[in-house]
Amino acid sequence: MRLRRILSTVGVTGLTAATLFTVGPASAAVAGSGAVSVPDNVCVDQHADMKVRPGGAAKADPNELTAEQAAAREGELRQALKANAKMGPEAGIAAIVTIPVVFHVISENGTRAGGNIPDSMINSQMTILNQSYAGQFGGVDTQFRFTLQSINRVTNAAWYPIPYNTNTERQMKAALRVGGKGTLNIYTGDLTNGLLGWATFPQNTLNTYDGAVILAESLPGGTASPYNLGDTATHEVGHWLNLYHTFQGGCNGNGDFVSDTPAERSAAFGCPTGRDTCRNRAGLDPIRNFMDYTDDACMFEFTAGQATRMQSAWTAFRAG
Ligand SMILES: [Ca+2]
Ligand SMILES: [Ca+2]
Ligand SMILES: [Zn+2]
Repeated sequence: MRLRRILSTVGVTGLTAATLFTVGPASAAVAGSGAVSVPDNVCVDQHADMKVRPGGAAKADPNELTAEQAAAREGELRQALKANAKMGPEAGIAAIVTIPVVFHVISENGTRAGGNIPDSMINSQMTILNQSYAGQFGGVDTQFRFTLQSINRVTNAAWYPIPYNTNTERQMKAALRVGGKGTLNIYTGDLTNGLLGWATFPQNTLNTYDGAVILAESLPGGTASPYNLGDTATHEVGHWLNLYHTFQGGCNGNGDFVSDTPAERSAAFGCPTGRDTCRNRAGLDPIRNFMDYTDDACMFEFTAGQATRMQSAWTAFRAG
């Protein structure tokens, strides 16, 4: 999952004034009590307290795991690797893996403003995905590549915006999802809860919920600045390939289960300099990593450890 730093009025309805942190002039501060309506220029400073989330999203965020959930998933990964005869010594992949991608473009009414983004934005997104996973902006070549299989344009006002973690979302995916475990289904549209996107982790049994949901305007050329260079898709596909956030688990224990990403207490936003939220752990926070929450212009790399983790998960869960 990825959250916007600046949230829309809809996204923060229901938060109390005490949970809001504002930036800029004092006049932007929220007054009153009870349910508040927050103007668009108010920033909810989520890295002050990651428990502060709009719309209850944190309660059921599929990409935010408890320590127990993460441990269970690690056990599942080990079991699957053990059971998979194709597993190499490093559980990695020997060659480039090219993943077919299906874009489901959800639109309210068929217009550009209503979510019907042009082919050019989708093609640019494919280019960004390939460049990012090849390490062309920094970091390593993960060995993953992506090829556009098809664009499926859907006009359905009931799926616009795509309502996060609802029966409607499940029904939409059940109706639209195509392909096997190794086919990446991306759903674009407007999203509820102020979200930029969310994705499913790989698992033993494929179900129709599998895939990534991406804010259409986060694609390259979209309007969701500073999140409109295409890195939301890169981030969500990282989850789809089994990566956790760099701040998973905070400063303790295994964190994100990747040894070469320094531990991080909480999500970073913007593009902070010298951030070091785990002073007792080596390294500055990995704010340049695609699996943090920083601005698109700030994030540009995967590490070797993340590449190995994705390759292991591919072998265990998604390889045909
Ligand atoms: Ca780590
Ligand atoms: Ca540190
Ligand atoms: Zn995420």
